[in-house]
This record gives sequence, structure tokens and C-alpha cells, in this order.
Amino acid sequence: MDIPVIRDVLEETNARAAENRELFDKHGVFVVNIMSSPGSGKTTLLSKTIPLLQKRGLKCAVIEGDITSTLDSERLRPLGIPVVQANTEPFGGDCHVGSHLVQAALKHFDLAAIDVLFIENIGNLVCPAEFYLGEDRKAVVLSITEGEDKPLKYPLMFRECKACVLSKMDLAPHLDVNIESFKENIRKTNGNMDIFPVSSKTGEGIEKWVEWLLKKG
Ligand SMILES: Nc1nc2c(ncn2[C@@H]2O[C@H](COP(=O)(O)OP(=O)(O)OP(=O)(O)O)[C@@H](O)[C@H]2O)c(=O)[nH]1
Ligand SMILES: [Mg+2]
Repeated sequence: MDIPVIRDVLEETNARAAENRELFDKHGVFVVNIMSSPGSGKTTLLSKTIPLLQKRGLKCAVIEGDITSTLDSERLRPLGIPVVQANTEPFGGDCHVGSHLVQAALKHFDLAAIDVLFIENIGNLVCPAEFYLGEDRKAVVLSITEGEDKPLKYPLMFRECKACVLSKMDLAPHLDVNIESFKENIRKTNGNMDIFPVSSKTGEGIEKWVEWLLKKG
């Protein structure tokens, strides 16, 4: 007797993502999947971005992806918005947020009361790029401390994303880096990428990034 084996993992994950998408459409939730290496500044960027969206009357929420801990969720607590921590450790410690995890997290939100939902993916420049979660847009944060070559070495992430936040710009005077090389290498990988040089410490560039988030289509 043949043993049925589910081989197409992507088929499963895409089915969950499609269900998530249906819910987002039903409730008019705009969803942004934020990805990067560990420590590039995703959580800090969210803590600066969300107040600017709130000022414009938008209700925000966050799914915080991490292998373990609630540290990032706790950092967002002062924003006073719904945050759900999505840890992968209980499910085997995946190195990316999966669509099934997003689906589970969504049960904890009142989606009708949310305009913009951010998914902070697990810090990892490789695997998260492979999975559609049902989001509207993917964005990558690349900090200028990581090296100009990263878009060339981790191309899928940069191909999949529509925007790249070039973060920690305040550190440029202290580093031996060439910002133009960062931009060139990003564009070599994805000629259509919108690039936003940003410092979450000084606020430089955050408004332009927020405008991109607000842009329709
Ligand atoms: N100088 C400077 N430091 C920053 C900036 N953004 C973040 N940091 C610092 O970089 C470190 C990591 O920032 P996080 O926001 O935790 O990075 P993350 O991408 O969320 O990290 P993971 O969730 O662990 O992947 C922290 O010490 C931040 O204070 C920035 O714009 N400038
Ligand atoms: Mg974080």
C-alpha cells in the first residue's frame, strides 16, 4: 500500500497565506513584512515608524517574530498597540515566520480595528525571503554596519522586497563605508528597489519611509 507523503510544503504554506490574505482583504488591513539580519534595527524602526502612522490616524498592530523571548514585544509596549509575539521554538525553532504562525497570531487581534499590521520577521537574511505570508509588501532593513556586499551575497531577500531601509545612517561618520556602494549593490540585485537611508536614532529619513508605507498600490 502506498503511503501518502505531503511533499509540497510550499503548497501548504501558500494555502495558509491565501487564507490570511482573505482575512486582510475582508477587514481592510494593510500588511507589511519587515525582514533583515539579526540586529539591523527592525524593532527600533517600528518604534519610530508607528507613532508617525498613529499621528495620521492609522491604527497599527505588530506580530513580533522571534525564535524565543518576548523582548521585542515588550519594547513596543509603550506604543499602546496590539502586539502578538510569535515564537517558533515550540514548533521546532524555524528561522522564519511561517504563514501558519501568522494565522495563529491573527486569532488574537480584532482585525476590524487595525489599519496597518507589521510582521517583524525573525532576524535572518536568508529563509524569511522564501515565504509569502499573505502580506501586501515586503521590506528589508539593511544596516550600514553589515557591509556593502550583502545585497550581492543574499540576493533573494533583495529581489523579493519592494523597499530597502538603509539603517543606522547616524553611524556613517564613524565607519569606513561607502553609502553609494550600498545603493549600487542593492540596485544591481533589484533595479526597482525603493531605498530609504534612515536613522532611527536621529529620525533622519523616517518621514520618507512612512510616505512609502502610505503609498497605495
Ligand atoms: N546607532 C544606531 N543604532 C541603532 C539604530 N537602529 C537600531 N539601532 C541599535 O541596533 C541594535 C539592534 O536594533 P533592533 O531594533 O533590536 O534590531 P532588530 O533588527 O529588531 O533585531 P532582531 O529582532 O534581534 O533581529 C540596538 O542596540 C539598537 O539600539 C540606528 O538607527 N542607529
Ligand atoms: Mg527585533
